[in-house]
This record gives sequence, C-alpha cells and structure tokens, in this order.
Amino acid sequence: MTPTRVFSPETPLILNPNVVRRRVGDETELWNLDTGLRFRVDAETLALLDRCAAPATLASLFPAATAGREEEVGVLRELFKRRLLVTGDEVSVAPVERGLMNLPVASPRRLAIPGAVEVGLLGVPFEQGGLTAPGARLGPDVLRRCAWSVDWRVDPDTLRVSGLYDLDEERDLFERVGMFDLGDVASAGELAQLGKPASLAAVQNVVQYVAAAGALPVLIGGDHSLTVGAVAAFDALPRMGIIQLDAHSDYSGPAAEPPTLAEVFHNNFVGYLRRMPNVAFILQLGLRAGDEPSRRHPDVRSCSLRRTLSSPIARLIPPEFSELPYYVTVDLDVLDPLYMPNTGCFEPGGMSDRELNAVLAEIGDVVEVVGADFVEITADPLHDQRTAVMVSNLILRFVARVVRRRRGR
Ligand SMILES: [Mn+2]
Repeated sequence: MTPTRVFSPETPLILNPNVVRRRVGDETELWNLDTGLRFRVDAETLALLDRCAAPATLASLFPAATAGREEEVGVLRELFKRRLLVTGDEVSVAPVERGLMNLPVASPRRLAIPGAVEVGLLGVPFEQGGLTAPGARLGPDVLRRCAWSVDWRVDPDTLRVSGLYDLDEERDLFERVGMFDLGDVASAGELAQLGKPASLAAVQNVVQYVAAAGALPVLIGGDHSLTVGAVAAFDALPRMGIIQLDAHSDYSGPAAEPPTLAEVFHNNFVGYLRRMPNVAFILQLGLRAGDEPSRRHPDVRSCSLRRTLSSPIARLIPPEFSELPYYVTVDLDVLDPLYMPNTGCFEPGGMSDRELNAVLAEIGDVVEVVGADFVEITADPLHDQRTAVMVSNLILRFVARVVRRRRGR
C-alpha cells in the first residue's frame, strides 16, 4: 500500500526516524537513509523539525493561526517534500540486520569488495569433537541472540561500525571498521550430516576464503576440535605459531596424537596441530588441569595459569618464534566457572574476564595475528545474557588491538 502524501493543515507530521544528523559548521546535515539524500539545514529549520519529534499538525504547531507563518509553513512543506518529515503511516524503520555481537550481518559476497571486510566473524555450530558436555553447537546462537546490548554506530552506506568507547583510552576502540557476521560455516544439522572430517574441511575452506580476501577470520564455536580446520586454512604459510588459552592442554584424550581427522577430539587436537608441517611452535597459556606436553615436546610451551599471569607474554615466546604469524585459540573454560558458566568442562580456579582481557590485549599488541577462535561456549538460559555480553567484550577488545596493528602495517 502506498500511503498518500498530502501536505495539509490536518496532516500529522513526524520526524522521519531514518534520518541521521551531523554537524557541519553552523549547519546540520540531515541524511535521509530512505532516499540516500543529504540535506543541510540551519539552526532555525532544525528547531522547527525537532518540534515534530512527536506527531504534530500545522494547527498544533501554530495554535493562534498560520497567517503570518507562511515562511515556516513553506519550510515544513519543503521538509515534507524531502521526506525528512513523514506522515505517521509512512514511518518505516528498516534496521540493518544484526548478528554475532550485534554486528551487521553480511553475505560472504562482501569479501569480493576490496577492503570492505577487515574482520569476518563466522559461527561454527559444531560439536562432534566434544566428548563430555553437549551444547557447544549452540555457542554462535548465544552470541547472536543475547549480545544485542553491544552498542554500535553503523554507517548506512558501508556498514562499517564505530563504537565501544574505552574509558581508559578515552576513545572508541573501533572507528569505521568493516566487521561483519558472515554467518555460520554451515548449519548445525548440515555439519552433523557431513561428519567430522568433512566439517573440519568446510571450516578450512571458509577460513581460507576469508583470509584470502585480506580479512581477519574470527570463529565462534563450537567445540575446540574446530581449531584443526581453522589452522589448516593457513597451510600456505611456511611457518606459523599457535597461542592457545585453555584450562586444559588438550593433549591427551583417546589418542594423544590422533593420526586422522576422524580421531580428533576437543581434548587431543593439540597433538594433531603439533604434527602439521608448518606449525613451528605452540604456546599454551592459562593451564590448570591435565598434563604438560611441553615436558615431552620442545616445540610446545605449556604455561600454568600462575605463570601466565606473572610474566609478560612476550617473554613466554622464545626469541626464535617471536616473528611468526600466530593463530590464537581461546577455550573459554580458561575463565573461572563463576565468570563463564556457559561451558562444558569446568575447572575451578580460573581467570577472571579482566585477566583474560589483559592477556589477550598483550597478545594482540606483541604478535602478528592471522586468525582467532573463541570456543566451547554452550547455552544456558540462566546465564546466556551475561555470557554473551562478557564474551563479546573479550572478543571485541582483542580484535580492536589486532585491527589496529594490521591497519598500522
Ligand atoms: Mn580446550
């Protein structure tokens, strides 16, 4: 239905909610997102426009009479013509679709636009590598449903986001960053049908596609074995390192060094990663349970939680590996269960989110990060909301550092 547009004394006028404004010198630029047109107005016109923040008719705006108000009526007519003022039944808000961490959703096609995507977020609703606690397939869903309070300003043309004001740095952590939810690698049902090796191959293919476009791939899991697929995406790098934040070393399980993808699980996948030909070094941080593979393997360095928190991260990386490109994998069970109840394998005595934030910030500052994942998030109606907001903040603060470093390159 096309609403009639008649400017009459009885027409209830209302400020178009799809107009954004920006100060330009003495004037204000009004940008009509419906028409894409920009229009500059002076302070007087803006004041007139603002009187229509609630529905107003000419009669209610000028109770005495419109006689002698011809000029103002003319301005209102012009604003109406330009659809800066609309009638009540024209009000249509077509918000940008939001996804993971309240970021704009975009089709992976967007990767074809040079420079448009700096960070590509992908959900991996995969849990076939989980042995004990089911539910990791729901992790991406939690970050889509419950992170709506993460506040972004979205540029309507480019969909680039700005925001996340940091009180210490006194600035927004993101300034016009092309950061998108590119959707799930495949649906939970599809991944279950595909089975483990094919699912991990799908992860590899999609991550490769994102990285080849020059974007930073960031995965939301899903069980921890998905890291195998993600790291395999970087097989063209001659040498790389992995930084793992985890309560467990994930180097035991059914076979400490699984020979095939089918035998990879979330508690033994590190043994598989270690044998990938281009993986030169693995740094494990935050451990507080299980064994220490570094006792057996010089290319793995396993740091207890206490050691992680008492040393600068740069000092935990041997000099010969400090220049490697790194893939960062964060098992959220590295956090204390009090902070992170939405995970499958609790270990008491873990990190606070503030400590994890600090460690991730250091990593983002001192090494070149080529990709990252945040895994082992499960759903729990009691805690989804605070988990989503906390995890989103952890991820975003880290990504902000990585983006800053990559832009500075
Ligand atoms: Mn893990």
